[in-house]
Amino acid sequence: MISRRTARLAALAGLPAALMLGGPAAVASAADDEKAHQIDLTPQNGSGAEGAAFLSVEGTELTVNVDAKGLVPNSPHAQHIHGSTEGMDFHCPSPDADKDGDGIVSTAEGLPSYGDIMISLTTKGDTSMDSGLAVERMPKADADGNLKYERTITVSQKVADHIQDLHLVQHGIDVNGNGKYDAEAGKSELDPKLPQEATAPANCGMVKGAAIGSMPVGGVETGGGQDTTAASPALIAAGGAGLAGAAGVLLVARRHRGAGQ
Ligand SMILES: [Cu+2]
Repeated sequence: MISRRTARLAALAGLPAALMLGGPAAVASAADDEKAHQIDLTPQNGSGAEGAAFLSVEGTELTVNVDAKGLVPNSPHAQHIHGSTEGMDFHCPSPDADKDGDGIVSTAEGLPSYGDIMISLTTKGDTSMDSGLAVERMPKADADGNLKYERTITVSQKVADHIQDLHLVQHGIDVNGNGKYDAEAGKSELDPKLPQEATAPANCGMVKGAAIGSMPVGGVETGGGQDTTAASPALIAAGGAGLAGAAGVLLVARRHRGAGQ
């Protein structure tokens, strides 16, 4: 605002044309470069954990803000940006993803839906897939189960270009409600040293409106690198339901906005 006003004042004052051109153009391009995407985190596995996240992209600098509640208190929560930068339609898993019928969509059962880890949202150090279970560098929920996180990460141009195709997952649930992770619900299939409760998804959220804007050419596909071939028809069905669901959310959002005006 101030710069634009200054530019206008400069124009009025009859400053050289070159100066006037530089001012407003620079302001406009800075505004265009920064894109913020909102994510609503909704509970997985009946965790009751929910929240909101914002992904702001400026060039290849990605700033991630997470504000979640209802998580397992005083416990670390692994969190990742999942998906694909290859135009695949990954999405948050539905309860149908619970293939072994134990009542929990485990991280491995969810992977065919939400895709591989693209970014590990650690508090410091490495943010690659390798840090996916670096529990000691994951943020901790406070005594009330609230978790706030902010970090700016340099990402690849591909990730910056495909931010709308990605989604955020926080892990760590408390199946038996004793306020901590324990082995009663079994071991994690990802790391047998960790209990299943520590790695199962607690919530998941897709970038708002992404399902419509980023519908991949050739329709819904599943990850090529994973063993999802056998489950393809079910996944396609689930993908369709996900799209319908996203459209519904959009409609509700529009209605809310309409009512507010
Ligand atoms: Cu994850």
